Amino acid sequence: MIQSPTAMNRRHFVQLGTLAVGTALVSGQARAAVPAAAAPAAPAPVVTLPPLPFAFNALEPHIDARTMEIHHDKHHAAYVAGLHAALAKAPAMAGLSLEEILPNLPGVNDEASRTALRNHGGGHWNHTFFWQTLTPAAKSGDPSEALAVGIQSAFGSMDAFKKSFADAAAKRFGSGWAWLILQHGKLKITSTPNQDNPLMKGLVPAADIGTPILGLDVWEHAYYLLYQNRRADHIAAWWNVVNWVEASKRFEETPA
Ligand code: MN3
Repeated sequence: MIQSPTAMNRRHFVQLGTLAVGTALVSGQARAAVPAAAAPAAPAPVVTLPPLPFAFNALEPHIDARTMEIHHDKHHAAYVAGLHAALAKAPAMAGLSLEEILPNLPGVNDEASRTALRNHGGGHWNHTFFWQTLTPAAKSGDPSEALAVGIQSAFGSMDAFKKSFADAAAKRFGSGWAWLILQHGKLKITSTPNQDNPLMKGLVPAADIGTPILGLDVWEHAYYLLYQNRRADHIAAWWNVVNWVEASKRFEETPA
């Protein structure tokens, strides 16, 4: 069952726009900093579209400006609007972060509500994550030493990792995502359909559950203007704009 949200949860939901560091911020220290008695009656949380952390054209020539503009301003915005509507009909969820909601969706009894939270909550989480793990090619960088060792250990080499990841992204039938996740302390490549993601315990196979380190959107809307049907070209181009600094940070900050 989903617990009723606390005032602190509501505060963090609003402050973070649901993603960023999520539940990690609901620490004892943070609770102590704001006495519960001082919390105002919480308004309905506003789910906001986070701005892109770079200009629409910043990823060119690998991802074009028009694709980024439509992807962020139309597609991601639609997931935000859909999540807002879904939360309005699921008051027990309304104060929680997506990191709290997504692993607990099987506990949502109403099927329409569960489906809306899955599709739009997943869509909002996935795209926010995607933007944060992209960066202009000049800033792409390299995996940290720890992440490089993790990749070597799990896949044998960076080239072998890239090949396996590209295969997973290419073979995802229809729309979905390819992921590099950390699962029980080890890196693993998975993929999920639609807007599902590795946080959705009980909805996606247990083998695909873990902490996302990288994710690649392989919906056609992510690449069709520039690459048309050539998903493989989209995948190959994406490696140039991977934010390895962010991926390394997520890898190193995930508890073992
Ligand atoms: Mn997309």
